[in-house]
Amino acid sequence: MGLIAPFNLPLELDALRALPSVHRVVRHLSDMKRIYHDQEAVAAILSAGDPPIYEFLELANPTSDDSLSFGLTRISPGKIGREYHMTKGHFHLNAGDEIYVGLAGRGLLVLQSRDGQGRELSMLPGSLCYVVTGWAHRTVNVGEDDLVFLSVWSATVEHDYETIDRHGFPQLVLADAGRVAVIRNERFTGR
Ligand code: S6P
Ligand code: ZN
Repeated sequence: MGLIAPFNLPLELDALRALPSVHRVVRHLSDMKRIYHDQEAVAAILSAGDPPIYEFLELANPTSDDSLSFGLTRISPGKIGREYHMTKGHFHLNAGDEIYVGLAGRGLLVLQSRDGQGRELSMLPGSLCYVVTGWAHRTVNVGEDDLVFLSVWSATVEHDYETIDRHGFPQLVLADAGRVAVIRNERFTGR
């Protein structure tokens, strides 16, 4: 459903949750269990329950090809084994850059080019990350609190999760002796 009049709203999770046109998705560990590195840790956690890892609230707005969609994402703090909570991540199939703006918490935006190069950008409250078309993006909560950010993208973008499901990302973000470490993912099969 398209939005036909100008509007404004507070950049707050509760404000978006209250809008009838918002699409809310909560991803639990069971929805993304294969993407975490430590499968023993995944199995141990799932044997005791199925924790929510993140939610996103999306206002998709395909009024026309010129429209923008936007959403708020909240990733809870925590780790699966040593790996920090993160989003599934995706490529944009068609042309479409994206802007991320950090609102709360401490994150890393993990990027992957079509030819398998990795890059990481810090996400802090008030900071902006610009994602160029062709780079897959995943967000990792490396802090002690919720990571909350705004994302804005072209409404015509189609999301490709399958490539990530199949090949993963070239890097892992882990806790290492109390610090955040980015290491090579030996199981990455893209290029
Ligand atoms: C959409 C944008 C974000 C993510 C959201 C959840 O293009 O990148 O709104 O959809 O952060 O991540 P994911 O990987 O599950 O879509
Ligand atoms: Zn995206």
